[in-house]
Amino acid sequence: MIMDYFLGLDCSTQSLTGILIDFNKKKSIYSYSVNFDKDLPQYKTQNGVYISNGGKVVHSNPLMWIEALELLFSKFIQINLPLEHIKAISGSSQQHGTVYLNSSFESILKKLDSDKTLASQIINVFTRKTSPIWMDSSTTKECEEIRHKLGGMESTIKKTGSNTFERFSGPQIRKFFKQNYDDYLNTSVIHLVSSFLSSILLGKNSPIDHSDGAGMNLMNIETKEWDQKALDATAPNLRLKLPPLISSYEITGTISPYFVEKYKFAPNTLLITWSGDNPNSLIGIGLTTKGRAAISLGTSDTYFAYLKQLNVDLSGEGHVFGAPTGDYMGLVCYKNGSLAREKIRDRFDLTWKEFSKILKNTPPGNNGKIMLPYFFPEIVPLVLKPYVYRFGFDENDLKGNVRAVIEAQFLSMKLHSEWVREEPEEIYATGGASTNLEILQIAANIFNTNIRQFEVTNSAALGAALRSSKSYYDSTKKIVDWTELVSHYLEIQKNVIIKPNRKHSALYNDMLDVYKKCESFVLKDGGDPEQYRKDFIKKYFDK
Ligand code: XUL
Repeated sequence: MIMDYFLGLDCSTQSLTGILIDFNKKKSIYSYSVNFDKDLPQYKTQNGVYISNGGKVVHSNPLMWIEALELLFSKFIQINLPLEHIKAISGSSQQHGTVYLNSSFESILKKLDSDKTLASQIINVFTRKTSPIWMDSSTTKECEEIRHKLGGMESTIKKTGSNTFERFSGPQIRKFFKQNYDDYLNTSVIHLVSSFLSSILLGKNSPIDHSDGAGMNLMNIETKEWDQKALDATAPNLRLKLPPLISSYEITGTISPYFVEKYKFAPNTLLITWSGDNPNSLIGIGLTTKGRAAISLGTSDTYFAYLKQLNVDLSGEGHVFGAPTGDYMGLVCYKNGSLAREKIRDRFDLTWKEFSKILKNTPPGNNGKIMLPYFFPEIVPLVLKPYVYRFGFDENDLKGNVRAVIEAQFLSMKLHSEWVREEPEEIYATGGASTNLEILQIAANIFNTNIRQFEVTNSAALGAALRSSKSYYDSTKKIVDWTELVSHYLEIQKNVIIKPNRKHSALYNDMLDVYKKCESFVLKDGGDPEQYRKDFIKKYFDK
């Protein structure tokens, strides 16, 4: 029997997941997640991160990711997964986070001893002990400085695909250079989370792929090369500290002997460049043609769509990243995703089942109660000081809060994704909260579009596994088409379609206007929205 297995890994904010797929049977045969807080309590993270400075500084621990990788592989061995039949591996990781390493990093990787743990051998290679990640919002000053040096917002967007954003790698690097100059000088390589973990498996420095590289404010979005002007605007001699850029489908080499000796991978297991979690999800959820968009409801909520053509958001809220197919993807990212939903659930001591029941039994439009849910600093719209604004209710209103947080999340998503001009014919839902049908029904009504739900919520790890199979077969000259490849896995996931209720969609269309007025009142000194909210209540609720 031919066994062609492929492994996809995903290092997200809160966990590290592995999915093994059997290419011939066209299905995923095993998946397992290591939870950082629970399985590695010695790192003392909360939801996978360390938060300080009033929520502005958010870091994680690169050594913890490495230990998680070994825990995951030990689990594979424990249940006798046939790791020797894995043909290729690729990975996914939270985007934007940066890892800072000294000159011994590569030489240590080249002579790892399989009798010792990875963590014990690389503990001294970090010039910055913890890594700033995508939740960090402490670089406003650096964003302004870089944007200014690049000639303002519009030219920054046209050059790098995005305005400067607090969580992007370039501003993170600039802050380090300014605040820890000596440590910056001692840094010989700066990796993204994706290229760092890719390097560990490879046993030498790995390149950064075009998809994840686009989230740095350092890569030219058209040429897909490091942009010298952006590098100069960020930190001195940065070019020398960054690995090269390559396409997301390129083979970077074979697995390091450390993993062959310790976990019995085949020595010729191919490694495919790692990428960001959103680009991987694009594949894992089957967005390989026009007219498809997705919502990913995880620690961050994201809305993203496949773009055949480069189309940037000149309003400065959205991003264009590379897509692993070699095309582009548009993305809008929210920090107040699952953690905001959990804040309300925990405040009222609810189970998710009770939470859903409330959604089911409360009216669309929430009797005009509107929330701006900035429990944490928000990315879109930019909110640096967290505060939860409530219009027409207060924090003790159980039902009002439950419905308000969900309606707010999707109203905001609809409002701020309008720049992705290609109207989706259907939206695919992934991520932990996508298992909740009540939540998806609200999304369907607000977007006035069918929402397709998947059983598999680990679309980023699945995407990485699928990418590795595509690159492997490309190298053997077997023709595998992207859309055909992903279609097999989508069928297997027995997806459910949630249809919008047209009556409720009309209500949400009106509510969107009121939501927009509330947002502009609070964030842009716009006019008082109260009269508009009252008119909305009169139209839909004063019967
Ligand atoms: C995307 C973003 C988040 C992280 C979460 O730009 O910042 O979605 O990738 O892991």
